[in-house]
Amino acid sequence: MKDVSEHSSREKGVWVTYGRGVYDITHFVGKHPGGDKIMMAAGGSVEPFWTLYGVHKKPEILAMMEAYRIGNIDEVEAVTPGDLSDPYGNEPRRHPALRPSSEKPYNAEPPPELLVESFITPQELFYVRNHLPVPEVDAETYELEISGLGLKKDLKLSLKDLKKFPKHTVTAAVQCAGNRRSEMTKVKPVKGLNWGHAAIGNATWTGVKLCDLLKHLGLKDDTTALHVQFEGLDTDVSNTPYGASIPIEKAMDPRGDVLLAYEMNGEPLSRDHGFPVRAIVPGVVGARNVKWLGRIVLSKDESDSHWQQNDYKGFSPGVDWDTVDFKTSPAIQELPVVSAICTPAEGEKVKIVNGKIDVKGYAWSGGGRKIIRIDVSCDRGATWHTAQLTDQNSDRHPHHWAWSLWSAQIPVSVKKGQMEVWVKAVDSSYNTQPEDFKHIWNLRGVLGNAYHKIKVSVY
Ligand code: MTE
Ligand code: MO
Repeated sequence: MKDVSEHSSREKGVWVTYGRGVYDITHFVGKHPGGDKIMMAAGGSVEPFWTLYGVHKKPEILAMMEAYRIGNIDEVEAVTPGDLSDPYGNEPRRHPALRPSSEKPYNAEPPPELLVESFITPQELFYVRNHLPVPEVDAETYELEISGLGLKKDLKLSLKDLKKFPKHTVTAAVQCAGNRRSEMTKVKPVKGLNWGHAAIGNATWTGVKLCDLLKHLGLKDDTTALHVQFEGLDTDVSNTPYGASIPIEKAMDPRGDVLLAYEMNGEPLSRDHGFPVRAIVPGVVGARNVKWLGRIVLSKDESDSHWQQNDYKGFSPGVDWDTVDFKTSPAIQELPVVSAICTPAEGEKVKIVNGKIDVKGYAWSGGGRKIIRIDVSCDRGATWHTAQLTDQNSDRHPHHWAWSLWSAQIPVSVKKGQMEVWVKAVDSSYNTQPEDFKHIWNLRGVLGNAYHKIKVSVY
């Protein structure tokens, strides 16, 4: 795989993998009917792209591929331990199409144009947000500890034990609080990873409903517990784990769909996304969807972790690092309504067809609020056009945990030149997005949901 990853350009040669097969497609890339997009798989697996672009999954294509096969991935390599002196010496391999904003810890997002190719984001192309090294967890010896207020006794459950509970699947988007931070930073610098607008993805998650488990363990609706705390198996140098909590109401709501998930898109969770078990808290900020779940504690208080107490909170644009008091703001839970344009990209040259241009993107709101409308403007808000909602999921009526994809053909009055494309979404509470980042700027660069505005040139 190291050899493969070194072959990711036309100069050095283009290698890709499919299953265990390694293919040198340097001479094929120029002939690829789908054009340059194939270069996104260079140095890695073509499989997530074949999931996005279903036309590939045909015997003829596999047969044609065989002509380019130069070898196979070494089976031994998968089990070779990494450099143990480096806390980040045992990280999983990542798809080269992901764009890292930090390597250690690993944080990366896919190219935004891929998000609108499919309602379900393939696991390998789903953004990754890690605060610490990825723990190596053995599914055979894995144990989840559960304790706290209202439970008859403390308990440890294996993965097998968890799988005995009824299996539940939900489609839900997960978004980082810092998604779109790079736009907010343009107003004034903020502290945080410089995310574009692809720190969000949409997947199907399968596992045990937390409320089923807690009820089975004897928790009553009138419990005095107010919060459910989650702890990860990833720890910092002082052995402190990643942690977060959610309100008991969300955890106990049978229609809240909080999961202890062991599958993503029908496959076991990958290491980056929390193998073997993570919390999925639909409609709630990514930070509470704790990966590599090691412990659950029912309590009167919120998690005392750094990430619950002194991070992931919103503040006024007037508050800076000298004046901030983290105790004065609540921890972010449900996220506000957001939307973004995925194609065209900022700065792209866009062809006018029949007097119109094509625009595509995603929209989502926290708390299960459905996206009811998308407005797009090509003249800085003088006129607005309603986009079509092309993909929407309502399998958990009335909650819409999943994102919505949309597309619009917008009439343009000019023949060529620069213009701006703006988008805003409206959710089922008729909440909409603020017009400008300057009014929602905050020192951590979270909750960035202003209109998405891009400049393109049309011809
Ligand atoms: N859980 C653990 N244990 N450690 C982490 O660093 N990051 C959180 C959350 N759960 C994190 C975690 C944050 S901030 C986000 S946005 C999501 O995981 C990202 O999930 P993903 O990497 O599967 O996209
Ligand atoms: Mo996040």
